[in-house]
Amino acid sequence: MITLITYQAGFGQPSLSPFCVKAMWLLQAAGVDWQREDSNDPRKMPYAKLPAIRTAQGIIADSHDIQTHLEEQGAQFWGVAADRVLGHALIRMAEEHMYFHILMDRWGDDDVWPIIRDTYFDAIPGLLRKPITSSIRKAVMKGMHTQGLGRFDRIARMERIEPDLMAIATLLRDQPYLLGDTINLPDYPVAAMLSAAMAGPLPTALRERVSDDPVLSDYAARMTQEMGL
Ligand SMILES: N[C@@H](CCC(=O)N[C@@H](CS)C(=O)NCC(=O)O)C(=O)O
Repeated sequence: MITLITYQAGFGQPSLSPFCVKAMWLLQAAGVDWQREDSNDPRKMPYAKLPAIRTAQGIIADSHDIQTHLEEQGAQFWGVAADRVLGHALIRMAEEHMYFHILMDRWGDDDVWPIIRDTYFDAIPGLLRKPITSSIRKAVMKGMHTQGLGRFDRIARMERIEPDLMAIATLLRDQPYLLGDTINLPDYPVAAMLSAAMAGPLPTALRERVSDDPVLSDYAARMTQEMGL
């Protein structure tokens, strides 16, 4: 039995982290026996991040390495005819660009932040929560400044994510999944990011943009339903 170490459920999602949702979907699609173990402290994990899985061989961290492990055990996340070049680019777009927009939407918005703080860090007792989490938030925002997106206001950020959303919607115009009639590897991270964008606790520009787009929101709902979580 594989144990997925994951952030807790929240905002209507099986995990507050889209990478944990992606890992859950990969486990489901692989058809392996798995269970979840919720944690809000990734510090002891190999990369100090979640998700990670505990297997008979030890801990495997990072959703990509989880994917590779499951493939080594026989899982097939790519259809025979799938365009893997396009698929790879979509995975990078979701994980290295869209994800950071979600991060900014949650951690960088002064109205959203108090809800994030009290949801993500509900295990920290009330009086300590504000001082501890404000230094965590500062570190996250410093990382976002270095990454680059933290330097843009919301309007500029929306202009930057729009082409990603248009690219996804264009691919989905005549087919239910990104690369055709069946689910392929890029569907897991892309749909997980769209679901996370729609699951923000307040109606931000990003949340409304994705939720109000029937192609994008139906696709995320289709993946969620297909995965059965
Ligand atoms: N490349 C990793 C990314 C995982 C990731 O960014 N996890 C975030 C939550 S969404 C995390 O654990 N962050 C904790 C931290 O940075 O301290 C994967 O694919 O699993």
